[in-house]
Amino acid sequence: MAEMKDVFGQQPHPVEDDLYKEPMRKRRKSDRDQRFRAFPSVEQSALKEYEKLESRTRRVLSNTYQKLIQSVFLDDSIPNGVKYLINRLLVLIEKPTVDPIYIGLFGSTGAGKSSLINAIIQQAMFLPVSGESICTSCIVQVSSGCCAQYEAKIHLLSDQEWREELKNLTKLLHRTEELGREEADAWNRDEAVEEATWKLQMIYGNGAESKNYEELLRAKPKRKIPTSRVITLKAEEAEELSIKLDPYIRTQRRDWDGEATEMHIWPLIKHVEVTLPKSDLIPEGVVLVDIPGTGDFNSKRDEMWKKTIDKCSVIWVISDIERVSGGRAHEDLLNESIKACQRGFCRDVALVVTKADKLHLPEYLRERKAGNQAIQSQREAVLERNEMIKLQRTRILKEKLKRKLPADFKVLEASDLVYTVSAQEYWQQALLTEEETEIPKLREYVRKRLLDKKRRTVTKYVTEAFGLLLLTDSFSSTQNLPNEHLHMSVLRRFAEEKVELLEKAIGHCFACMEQPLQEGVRTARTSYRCILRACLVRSKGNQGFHQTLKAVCLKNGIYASRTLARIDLNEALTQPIYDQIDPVFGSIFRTGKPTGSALMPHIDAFKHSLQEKMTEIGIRSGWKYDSCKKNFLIQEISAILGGLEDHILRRKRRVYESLTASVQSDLKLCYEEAAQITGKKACERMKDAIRRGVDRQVAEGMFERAQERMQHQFQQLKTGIVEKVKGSITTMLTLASSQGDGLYKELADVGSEYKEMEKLHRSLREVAENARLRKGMQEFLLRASPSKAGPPGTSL
Ligand SMILES: Nc1nc2c(ncn2[C@@H]2O[C@H](COP(=O)(O)OP(=O)(O)O)[C@@H](O)[C@H]2O)c(=O)[nH]1
Ligand SMILES: [Mg+2]
Repeated sequence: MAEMKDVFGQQPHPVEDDLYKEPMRKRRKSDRDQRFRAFPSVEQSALKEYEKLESRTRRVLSNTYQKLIQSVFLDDSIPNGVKYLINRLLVLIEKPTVDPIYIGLFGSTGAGKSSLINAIIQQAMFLPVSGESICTSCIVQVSSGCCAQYEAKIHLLSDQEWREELKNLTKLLHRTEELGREEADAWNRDEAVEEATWKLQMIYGNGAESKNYEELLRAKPKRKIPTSRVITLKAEEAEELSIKLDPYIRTQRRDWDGEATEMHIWPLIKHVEVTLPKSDLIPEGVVLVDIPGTGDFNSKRDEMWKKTIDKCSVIWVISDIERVSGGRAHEDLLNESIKACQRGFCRDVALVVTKADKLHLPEYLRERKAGNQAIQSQREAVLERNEMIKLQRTRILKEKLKRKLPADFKVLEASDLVYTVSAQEYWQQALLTEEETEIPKLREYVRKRLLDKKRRTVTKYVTEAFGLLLLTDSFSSTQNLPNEHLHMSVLRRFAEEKVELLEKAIGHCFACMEQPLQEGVRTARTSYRCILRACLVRSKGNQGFHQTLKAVCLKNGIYASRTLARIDLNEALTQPIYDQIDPVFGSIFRTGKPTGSALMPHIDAFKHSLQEKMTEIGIRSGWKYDSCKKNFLIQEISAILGGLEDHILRRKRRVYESLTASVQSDLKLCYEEAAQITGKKACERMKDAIRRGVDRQVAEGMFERAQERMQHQFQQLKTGIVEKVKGSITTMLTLASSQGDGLYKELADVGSEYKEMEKLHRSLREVAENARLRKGMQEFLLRASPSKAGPPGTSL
């Protein structure tokens, strides 16, 4: 590697961009390399190199750590600086290698999520696929591990969580009055009633629905529930595990009585984790998450649902090709995903249109207006239609994203926003080639994300480790520089000034929220009655809506079931404010190109100015003899501020949700009051209570309070950032300036570790360079190769 650097020079290359803006290349399918087709050797080598780099760094850190603790082990007191060092080393050594990438497949039941995951992992019959009248809906995570077996862990609600659910279910089913026949009919048709009844019967058997909470607490479940609340299934083969897993995640709504006892546990399932043995198609570090579309009545499950969406760094909105146009569910899913980009870690949204093989030819030909050539076959029609859907959906999605996200958000630049896939054709290939099913494209997408992440985390890791080794090594040097203290105090003053500027800059960023917030509050005030009316009206009138509404109130304004669209009154009421603030909010927290309202560039600028100053002072004071110190300071600044970015990412969720949280807490009493209402015309009276309650709260400044709370959250975030920066800089300068003061004892000699680390740090660039080179060579070979005409089997 060292030689390569000399040959190709040391200029940093824009590797990031080059690697990922490549057009998709078709790869030839040959039997020999079937197994590795999803992992071209070019990418494999890069991954391996990064992995090697990381493990070697870890080893160096570990050796350093051992030497250090040996040299201070018998001391009565360990100097603070050394403690700091030891702690930092330990944190780095123990940092987990795989911080997985979650890819969320987010879609309604029946959209084809499970089938798609099966195709991606190349296991035709793995996750149970739902047919007619069957609904599966719990979060299923699929990843690959290193063990030889297939394993599934079924996580159940804890005892306390189930009791809470029981309390709510029984409240929902509680009837105080005798119902007439019509009312009884409506009752039985009520979606919330149906679901609650079914859940209770499932666990406790027929008749459970008429028991009260205390009685049910004493009742014995039909099936024994493991005390660990986790059921683990293992199998040698995929099919075998699939068969074992099937009854747990597949549920039949009706005629359930005769079914397997495993099923009786369904209402208790929180989520399911499936691990495959080492797989080339879903590399370690990638988790595919099957996320049902609507959340759940159970608070714990609903919370998990939201958290799972938020932890995904990629969300694929999965929509059936026949429902993708104009479906309300599809719109809801998209909106929820865009919200996740604001709240959570998600940086990438794509639309995956499933069942792209489905097409009724005569109908298509009748409707077909565009196109000059005559369509000869089903295949041609399917391909044409898919292309059209892709164009149309890309345009619509881009427009939508543009309205909601800042103009330079990463997804907006993505060339591929929409995929048209067919899991069925992936296996059959009667109509489409493997390439045309776009399953390979999705795999490539996954791999790119993984490689990208690997590069970023390893780079960060190695850089941080290098900084620490610099510090450790410089501790061993006892040389004290002239005017050391003077320089440090210059640096300290400089840093203090810059922190003040940073604080102001952050204040300016956050101030961009003010106007849209005010505008939003104004719209919210004028439109809330309309919104509320729309939320409280069902197409069928009140029929079958009574208990659903009660459920909404029992859950503080939110009702999520597996069959209806999610109802969230708090979110609906605050939506006009979000509509106003979304683009600005997004641009504050985005990473990337610096513009007016973005936060991170200010922190970066702060970092650079500090590093520049250090270099300057270093040169002036002859630190060139002690460049370690200068380098340490510079590295350490990067490490500290790098950590800050994670902190901000984690906090932004609370900031974003503060509006709905505020409205929810203001309306709590009103919901509680409405939930108590029973008897004649209960549904109308409940609605009235809600309307009156909301009116009252709005008059008393509910929206203004929400605005204040959000501003308060921003204020807190600012204070938090500034405090963190101040604290870290103080620690760092103290450490640096006390070196050689006799505060430190002679430490173990870590010279060789330092040298090794320096080498590893240097090879970071080489690895990136190598990846780029290999990619370039591969492109060249592909272009030169005459065999790229197309995959075999394209003719029909
Ligand atoms: N024609 C066709 N049907 C599909 C395809 N993928 C899934 N399906 C069918 O769609 C139904 C729902 O699929 P499933 O994967 O269980 O959806 P999920 O509920 O989102 O997990 C099943 O009957 C599948 O056989 C496809 O690519 N083409
Ligand atoms: Mg499924």
